[in-house]
Amino acid sequence: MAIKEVKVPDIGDFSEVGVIELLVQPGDTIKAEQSLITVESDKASMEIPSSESGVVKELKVKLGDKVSKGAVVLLVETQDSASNQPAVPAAPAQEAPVSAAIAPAPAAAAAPTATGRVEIRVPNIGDFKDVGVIELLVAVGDTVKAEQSLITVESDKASMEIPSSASGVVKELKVKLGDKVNIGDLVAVLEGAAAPVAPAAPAASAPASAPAPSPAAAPAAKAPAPVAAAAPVVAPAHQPGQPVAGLPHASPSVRKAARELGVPLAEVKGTGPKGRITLEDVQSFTRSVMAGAVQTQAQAGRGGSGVGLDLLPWPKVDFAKFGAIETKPLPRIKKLSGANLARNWVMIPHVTNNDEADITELEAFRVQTNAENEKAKSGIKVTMLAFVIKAVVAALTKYPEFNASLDGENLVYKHYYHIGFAADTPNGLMVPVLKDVDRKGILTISQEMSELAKKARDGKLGTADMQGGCFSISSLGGIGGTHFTPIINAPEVAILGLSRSAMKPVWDGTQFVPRLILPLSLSYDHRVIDGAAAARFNAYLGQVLADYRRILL
Ligand code: CAO
Repeated sequence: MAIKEVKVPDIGDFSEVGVIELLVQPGDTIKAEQSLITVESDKASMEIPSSESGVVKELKVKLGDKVSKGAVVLLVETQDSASNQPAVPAAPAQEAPVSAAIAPAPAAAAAPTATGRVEIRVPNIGDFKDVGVIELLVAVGDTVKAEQSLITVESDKASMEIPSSASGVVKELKVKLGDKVNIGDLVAVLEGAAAPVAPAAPAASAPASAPAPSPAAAPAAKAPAPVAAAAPVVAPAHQPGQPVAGLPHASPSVRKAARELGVPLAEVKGTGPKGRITLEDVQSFTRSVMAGAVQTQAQAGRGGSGVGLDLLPWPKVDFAKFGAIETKPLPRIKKLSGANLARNWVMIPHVTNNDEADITELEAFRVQTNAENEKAKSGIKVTMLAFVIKAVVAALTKYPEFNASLDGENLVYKHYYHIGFAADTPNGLMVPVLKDVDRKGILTISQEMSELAKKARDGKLGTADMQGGCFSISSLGGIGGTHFTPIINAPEVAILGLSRSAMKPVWDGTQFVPRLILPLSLSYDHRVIDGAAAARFNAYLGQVLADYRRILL
């Protein structure tokens, strides 16, 4: 174990950039290259990566602090006992193009032609390669001033605006949204252009006139016609921390999350400092859209694809025109669970595997157990659900991907077994969670289940009673039905639906015999679980319920 300092790496001669987001906190386990904080200048924002893996002991910066190269971001406890020396800051590598992103890189090179046309090119942006154009900040016909931002480019760790090195009228835009650009690529052609910001100089002398090129800067010869280099990107009209002319203001990771969720950032209201859009803003916008409380412009029919694939607005009907009506507010629990159900249904590719379990012997055992309990006046009534909960844990142990959750591109496997069960309450559906089912017997499970179900019906469930679930069961067996499609309770990856058991004729090889059959409906997240795995899980569950001794194997 060693305590190491993680410092702000080389960010060129940029200094005093503001800390706008803390992405980790003490106690977090971090990996090398993981983003720790987001810093921002007036033209670029970027995430500062860690040079170490370990556990965060202390944060040395807070929101609003100004940091420069070498500032200690945090202390991390590493496994490495070799050294107590401060860690070498992460190099501004391609994943973390520190100096490229935030250094006052030489601005767009301008190549004036004899006709007064000036070509604006992507300046030296160090190690940045194939960065995506995410915003066009000007259009053909616009009059732009020198150093005005023309486009925004973004990598996974940083975003920056590419400024113009001259003033004039935009004649041609040479890039479009989604294009990948590199140093020297033509961005726009201006006409009637005023002299470029820095006096034109022969290519060979360009590096000398470029203000503090980053160590990663490519030689001037690599950039086509880099005859001029603009001054550091400082737009007089653009105050640090303020959005540029309607540009949604958000850090690279928030933009990335928005892109992955398909959230139109321009429609999200930022609640962060100076209107900044935070990750919570993006998540809450998604929740509101899923709940139908908010419509995106595309949903509202503006800017749709025109091929009928966009969601239509919710139908507005004057029901009173057709008969007597009564309007009541949706109960709070239904509002909350509705938003979750809608998100889960839309975002998770559900498939349901239907199977059956022969529970004839198990039901006889259950009836016998209840008779004994009654005699002993234990007050515990065992239902089939308790046996199913315990059998599910056996199946989760055998097929661990069912006890996992998606976390970005990772799958988190849980080594604990907390099972949620849907409870029907006067206010709507609630899902209390039975903890550590693997360590409990059927009687304890039955007792805790009936206590939790009562708490749910009385509206007394606490948040802790509903957290930490690994897998859920929705039993409609006491009510009816044959099979149904339960909706997965994200971030879980599967849910089991139980319908009403019934006596059925089953062929035993020589004759039909009456057997008690319990329908099992297993919905699974097809991104995580293959159909074959789901069929195996459900079949194994059926085998355990048919012969409970298998749980001991
Ligand atoms: N087949 C036949 N009978 C069944 C059965 C099944 N699969 N499961 C339960 N039963 C019987 C029980 O044995 C009990 O019978 P008796 O009254 O004769 O003893 C009766 O149905 C009622 O059982 P229960 O509901 O009290 O107990 P449970 O453990 O089965 O379920 C709970 C508890 C809380 C899950 C349940 O009461 C409940 O709320 N279910 C609804 C869940 C729900 O709404 N799911 C839908 C979610 S998606 O919208």
